[in-house]
Amino acid sequence: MSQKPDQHARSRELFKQAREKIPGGVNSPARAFRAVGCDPVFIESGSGSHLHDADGHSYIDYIGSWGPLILGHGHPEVTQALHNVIETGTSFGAPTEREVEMAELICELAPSIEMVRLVNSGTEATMSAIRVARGFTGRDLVVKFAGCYHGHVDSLLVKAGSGVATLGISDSGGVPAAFSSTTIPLPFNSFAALEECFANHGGKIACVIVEPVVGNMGCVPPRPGYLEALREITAQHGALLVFDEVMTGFRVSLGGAQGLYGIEPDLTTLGKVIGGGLPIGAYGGRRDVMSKVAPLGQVYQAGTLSGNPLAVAGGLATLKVLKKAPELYEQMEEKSGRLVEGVERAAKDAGVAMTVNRVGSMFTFFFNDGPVTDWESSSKSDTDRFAFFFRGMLDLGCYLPCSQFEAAFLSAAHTDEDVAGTIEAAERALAALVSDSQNA
Ligand code: KE4
Repeated sequence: MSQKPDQHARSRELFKQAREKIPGGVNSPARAFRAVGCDPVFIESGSGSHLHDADGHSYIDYIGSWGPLILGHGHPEVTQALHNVIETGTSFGAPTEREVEMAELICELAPSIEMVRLVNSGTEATMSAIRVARGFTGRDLVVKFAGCYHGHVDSLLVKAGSGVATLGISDSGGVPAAFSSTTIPLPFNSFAALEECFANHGGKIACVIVEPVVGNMGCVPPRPGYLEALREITAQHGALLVFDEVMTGFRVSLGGAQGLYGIEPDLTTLGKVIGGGLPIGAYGGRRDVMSKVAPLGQVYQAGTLSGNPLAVAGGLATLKVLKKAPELYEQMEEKSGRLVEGVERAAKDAGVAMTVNRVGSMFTFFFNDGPVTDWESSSKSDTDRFAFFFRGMLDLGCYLPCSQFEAAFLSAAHTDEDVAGTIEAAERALAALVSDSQNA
């Protein structure tokens, strides 16, 4: 009998080549598809809400480059802004007016930020923020939460989420015990654990760093009052509160999670959306804290390409579109709500245990009886069922995050047809999952 043609022949060929010269064939582990039982598809282009792969398949895109592409692929104002910069040069290693405009816009949209420094990734932003917190307080200990991921900062790769959780690596190799010993991992959303930690270590804690809406154990919102408790207990003990808004910044609202929940952190880290798809990060906050940063103060941080003209132009264009059209958030809220309700209903009708967490246009379909409120509950999800569902959805033209422990994102470019098509695909993928389970 003739073999079915390989629908992903070109991607498979590229993946084989890639694995020869790139660890795991990918430049970031989160893309490796290791937890979903198939090879990654290689993407050739993006347009609006869609990705197009090397074998000519198109997908409704629910990762948006893991968050940056809130406007979808190829937004005309972002593309035009990049073209304009290309004509004038790509990097100068000197201050530019555009960086001043970006700093002023970030401070306008995130009122807790009085001063901000641009860097080149979210990892650099969080690494720098905890260094500034230590420099400002003179203390060493940092509190983080199991299942939260703040980039691959040595001391924060402790019970981390995202690719670390996906690959089941409890803590990364290559990190000296001396580094991770300065990190206290707590369960997210636990008031008791927080109070006990500060009762025991309060005077030595430089900061608490938190994803105010967690994306990296899958989407997990804060319990009512939890962010307020973080704000109060850190202030009480002279520790700084760092909101890692690399994912939530300008995503869950124009003011990020701090705007949505009305909490003022001492420092905020940003990335993703503020680059519009180009490499960028930022950290900022209280003027007295940021005044510790060199060349003003003694906390050193630097970057050859920090404030890069292309990245800043892409980010500025993105933020300006969001600022002049705040109704985009209401539209993304409505479409995301309709999408998750449709998929939840499909799971219920199919008799499949599913818990969906959503904040704005970031959400996760947990194969889990629920509720999912922390790493302990999230980690109990049925990752085999998630993998089966992921593969089914991919075959049906929907590109979900390739891990149960990631957030999915809907963009301003997603249409009603995308939503309806995704729900229909979910109904079919869930039916196949049930049938597979019955035949197992
Ligand atoms: P980057 O260094 O990858 O730009 O940002 C690190 C980071 C920091 N903080 C939060 C809350 C983040 O979500 C991230 C990075 N997010 C992952 C996806 N969950 C990026 C994808 C990847 O690692 O390839």
